[in-house]
Amino acid sequence: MAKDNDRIVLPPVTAQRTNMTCHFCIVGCGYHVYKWPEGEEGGRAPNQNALGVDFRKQVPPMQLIMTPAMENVVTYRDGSRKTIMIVPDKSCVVNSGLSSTRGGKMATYMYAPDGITQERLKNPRIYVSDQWVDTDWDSAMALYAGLMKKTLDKDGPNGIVFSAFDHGGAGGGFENTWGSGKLMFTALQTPMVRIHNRPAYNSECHATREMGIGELNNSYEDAEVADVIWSIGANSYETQTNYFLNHWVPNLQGSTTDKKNKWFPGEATPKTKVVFVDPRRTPTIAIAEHVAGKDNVLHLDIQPGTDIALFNGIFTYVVQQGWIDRDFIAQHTNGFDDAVKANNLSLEESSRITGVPVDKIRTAAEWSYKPKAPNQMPRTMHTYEKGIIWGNDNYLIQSSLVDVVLATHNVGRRGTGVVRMGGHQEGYTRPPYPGNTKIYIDQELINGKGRMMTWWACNNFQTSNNAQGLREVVLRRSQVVKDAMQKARGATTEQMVDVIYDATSKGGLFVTSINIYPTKLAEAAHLMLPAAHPGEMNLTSMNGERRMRLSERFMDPPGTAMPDCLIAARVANTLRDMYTKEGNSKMATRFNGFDWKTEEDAFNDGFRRAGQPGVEKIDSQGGSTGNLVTYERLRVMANNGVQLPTKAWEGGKLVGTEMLYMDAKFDTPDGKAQFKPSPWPGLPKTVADQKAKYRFWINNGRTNEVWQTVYHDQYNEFVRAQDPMAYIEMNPGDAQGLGVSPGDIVELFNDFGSTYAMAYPAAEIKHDQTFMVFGHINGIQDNVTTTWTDRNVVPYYKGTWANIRRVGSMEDYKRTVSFKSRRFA
Ligand SMILES: Nc1nc2c(c(=O)[nH]1)N[C@H]1C(S)=C(S)[C@@H](COP(=O)(O)OP(=O)(O)OC[C@H]3O[C@@H](n4cnc5c(=O)[nH]c(N)nc54)[C@H](O)[C@@H]3O)O[C@H]1N2
Ligand SMILES: Nc1nc2c(c(=O)[nH]1)N[C@H]1C(S)=C(S)[C@@H](COP(=O)(O)OP(=O)(O)OC[C@H]3O[C@@H](n4cnc5c(=O)[nH]c(N)nc54)[C@H](O)[C@@H]3O)O[C@H]1N2
Ligand code: SF4
Ligand SMILES: [Mo]
Repeated sequence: MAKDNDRIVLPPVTAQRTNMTCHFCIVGCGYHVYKWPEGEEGGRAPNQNALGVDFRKQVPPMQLIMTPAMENVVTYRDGSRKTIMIVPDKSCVVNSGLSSTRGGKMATYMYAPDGITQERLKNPRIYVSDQWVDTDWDSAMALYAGLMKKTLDKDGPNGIVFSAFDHGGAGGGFENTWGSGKLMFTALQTPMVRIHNRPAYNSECHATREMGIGELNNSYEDAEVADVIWSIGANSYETQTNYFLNHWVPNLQGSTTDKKNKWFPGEATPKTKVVFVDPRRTPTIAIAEHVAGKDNVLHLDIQPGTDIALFNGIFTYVVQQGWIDRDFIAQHTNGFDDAVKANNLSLEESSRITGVPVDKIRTAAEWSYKPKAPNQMPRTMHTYEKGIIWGNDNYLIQSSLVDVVLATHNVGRRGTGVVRMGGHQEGYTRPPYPGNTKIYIDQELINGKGRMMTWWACNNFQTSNNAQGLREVVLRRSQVVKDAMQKARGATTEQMVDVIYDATSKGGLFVTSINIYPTKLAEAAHLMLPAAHPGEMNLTSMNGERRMRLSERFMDPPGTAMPDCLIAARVANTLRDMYTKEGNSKMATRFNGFDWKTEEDAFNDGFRRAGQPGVEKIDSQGGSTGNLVTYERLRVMANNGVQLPTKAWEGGKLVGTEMLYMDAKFDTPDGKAQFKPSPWPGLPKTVADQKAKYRFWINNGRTNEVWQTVYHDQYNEFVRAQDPMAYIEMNPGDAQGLGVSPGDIVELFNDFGSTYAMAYPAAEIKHDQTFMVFGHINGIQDNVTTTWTDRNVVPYYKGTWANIRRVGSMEDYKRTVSFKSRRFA
């Protein structure tokens, strides 16, 4: 048994304590890890346990959060066993001691040979003779790097294709984005790379960056002092939980007024308001109404994909009203007049397109932009996430939103900001991408391009748009290689490389997955390489307010698993040795610079040099002063870390930056922010065609207790009992009309594919709309998303239509799943 499940063993005073940033979502809550030899136990008196808490009497509510899921027993490589406890850190300003249903399970998700994580990959695995066999790193590298070398030598790097993480947290971090990036971009020099969550090597925020505004430009504290908060296409209670609970809720409750008076003396402090833009009534909206009072919450429940028309209507209206900052516009921006012309839309037109009554739109504008007192513009913070990033269409929505923000000067002032809420933590540092950011990699694979494909810390079989179409082709191409490998009996590794290469000339594709679990990719893979995740390695990331921390290693990875950056180094070093042996020093040189013993070496080579010319930052604002940051200094800064960019190391502390653009100098060549025309385009044809043919809008996204593709959660009975399959929220009347009751299995189908889901009728879901959990291994929502992308190859995951039919009933699911309202109705 991993551990006794209903009892918590207290850490003895001798327990070792280290820092850990939760490696799941963007918020990056601070935690402490305690570890001590199995069998030992602290006492209940405060001087008898490492927490220093008196457990002899009832601990006051919220003094500390501690559950059985926060404890585990792990085994070290030397065979010793230790009990670990991972509990939220009260002194961390991000979460102030709060955990969430995801982060609270971190201890459970640490490797234990007899625990939930027992399926972890422990050694490289290769698919030979129609079976998976474990192998050692030397053999795995001889094959993997051998095939890379053959491809490079015969036809250059274009045959070597990757889909790779670009984020922080688990399966990311500055160490690993650098290691993988250096391998892909300066060593292999392949342009055939996409990012884990979109089918090209592009940005989630082209427009706002071109307008001169990086997407993480304020602090979580700004949400505490804003007069009005906009939440656009985000469901933050479920997806950025402790940012919402620890920084929005206090403001919505009115308990930050003192702080506002201190920060902005002499300013009016009206009751804080919040505006949601989401076609769906989310659990976050329900909670916001509860804490702020219904009168202070507006829900602009637009027709799917009509955000641009909403913001253009608001933009036109505030310009007409004069609720804009003319001095700021004149001195610090370009292109205002053109935007006024291009985005011109009356409130009536805006209302007709979005389906939101004129009054509601006008009220939202009044709350947010009408001076709160003479010459006092409200401090309005605009936040957004996947509802518009994966919306219709990414580029134009961000343009229309940031136009409103610029006209009303809601950036670079405390209590404002136009920011992503975020997904994973950030952790981007890579050499420049050597290709064209518009290569649609999935389509390249579908069209037969590429000889070898590596999915690196991602799983596009469950997460790409048009996932079924992608899987169909990859599985077929993978089989061509499998067939050839099976016939090569007795082949040496060198001979096997030739066999595989030949098969890839006949339509085959050699597939590798670098992961911590087998995942659904195992169905297509020929090789799996085992990675280590946070806790098993030192790892740095920054959160949604650019707060960088070091998560310290406290245990060994399973088997011979390694940090991703060291896997990259191993591949590079193998190639260097192969070229050196052959006397090809020119090629060997390309693979130099990977002599890293530890992840810290990769960090020093990457992040610390990130300000050097030629090192570009695509998805972070890592800043030009990375060299000030060391592991040692980050250890000193503990769970509060430092907000990038770092300005100085002073008095034994790193000094960071709370808010960007306070000086109104933006990231454009002339320092002026750029307005962008963004006329309402309607729905893209591919999507409109599905809408015309099929009845239901298949909205999709996340649910509180599930993390991403359920890669850990699928093994956890606690989550599996509630989410054995992707559920689909449906309007109860619609469900009844189809003869569907809660827990029934339904099929969704359209021109792009079909998938299955568990029906979850919910009164808040509108007629002919639905909401399906994305990414689940059991019921892949992306089978029915379209191939459409915007001009920068950013997909519209949230926009697809399908028909639904009842398939049958799962008594098993009905026994364990609760179909209660998720909106606390
Ligand atoms: N329909 C629809 N599709 C979407 C979205 C949507 O909203 N709707 N959202 C998109 C977004 S925002 C995202 S982020 C993507 C998510 O898409 P993916 O990134 O493909 O999904 P994850 O489950 O996060 O994949 C992480 C993988 O890495 C593995 N892993 C975890 N830790 C480590 C590690 O330390 N090292 C290595 N090597 N592997 C590790 C896990 O087992 C898992 O298989 O989906 C996108 N797709
Ligand atoms: N519990 C949990 N939390 C997570 C994750 C997780 O897997 N589980 N994943 C993390 C990651 S990687 C990411 S990227 C974030 C995503 O965080 P969010 O963006 O908050 O989450 P989503 O559920 O993808 O989508 C948000 C909302 O977009 C709305 N939406 C759909 N279409 C439209 C539209 O046309 N316009 C507008 N305005 N809204 C629309 C949906 O109704 C949904 O409520 O979550 C992070 N946090
Ligand atoms: S809110 Fe995000 S970072 Fe914080 S504990 Fe939950 S999953 Fe982890
Ligand atoms: Mo994401």
